[in-house]
Amino acid sequence: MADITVTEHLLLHQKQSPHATGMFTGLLYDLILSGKTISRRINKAGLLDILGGTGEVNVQGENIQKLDEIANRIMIYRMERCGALCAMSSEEEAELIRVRDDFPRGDYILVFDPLDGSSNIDVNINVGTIFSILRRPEGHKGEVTLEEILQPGVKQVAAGYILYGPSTMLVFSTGQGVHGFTLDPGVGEFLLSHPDMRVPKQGHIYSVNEGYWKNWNTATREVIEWFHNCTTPKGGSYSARYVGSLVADFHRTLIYGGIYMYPADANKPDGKLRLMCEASPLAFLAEQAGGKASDGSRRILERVPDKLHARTPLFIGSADDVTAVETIYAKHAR
Ligand code: AHM
Ligand code: MG
Repeated sequence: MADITVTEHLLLHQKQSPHATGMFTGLLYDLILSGKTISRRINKAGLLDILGGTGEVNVQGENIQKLDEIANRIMIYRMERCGALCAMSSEEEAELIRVRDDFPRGDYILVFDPLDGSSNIDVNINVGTIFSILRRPEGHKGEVTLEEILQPGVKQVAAGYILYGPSTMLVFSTGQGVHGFTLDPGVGEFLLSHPDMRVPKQGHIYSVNEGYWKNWNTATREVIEWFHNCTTPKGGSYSARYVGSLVADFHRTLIYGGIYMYPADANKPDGKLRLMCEASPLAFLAEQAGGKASDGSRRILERVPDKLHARTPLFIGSADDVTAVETIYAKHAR
């Protein structure tokens, strides 16, 4: 199993699906290449910091860029040349990025967070790239408008992430289950290591930044207290885990089950996470793996963004755990 490369997997998928085109496969291929390039830069981060001394200039006299800026540039440079996109949106860019007209264009739209959890870089903790692929609404031609991009997550044709951890992993879905690949650095290929990932119906881990307790309303405190007191399928208590890198916390949730939560609070009335480049792609994966994703009352995938960087509360993971949260919020809304 582990010797199936992601390229072979994509080609197989392309043959099985009558709608899949070479253009879409090419898009994913370039995305994977960007991920490998970012992974290589991240692996050198500690060394670059040492060489940089002050953290501002390296031995060649070049400015040391923050890794999230580097990741953003790598993504934009590679993806605007891939020929499948008409526009992109990055968490690092305030405005929509339209593919220049001297590059070949296609009908796909890429939304991404180039380096999520980047505050963890300095302490050598996992970070990740999250991506969401949409298609331009049918019949639209000419300059891409913002309205064409503001689509609900149900319209995603693919979504995934690259986790830069002890190993680099690519996890994605094109709507036919969720598959995980691990980068073999020796051969430079992602190999299928986690086929058809399924999130357990109920987990035993809750993940939330409890430092915000004082900013939460009564309903949210009750949600967290529910996880303090509820029983796992094996009859034990839930454990708490919080990396503070969404990709890492989500990846654990996908494999072990449980729930990741970033609720709204008094200082962040819409939560912190971005709907289009963080919540929706991970919600697509959660649902494809048999789990759930909610903002507390609504399915994340049905939320229509009102702006590029719209935010949302997020409760994501095992179906039973997310349903428990929705039940508590519904009770308080009555
Ligand atoms: P970022 O996109 O600026 O890195 O912020 C998103 C990150 C997530 O990875 C993580 O889950 C969350 O912010 C942590 O926030 P907090 O420090 O408030 O718990
Ligand atoms: Mg982020």
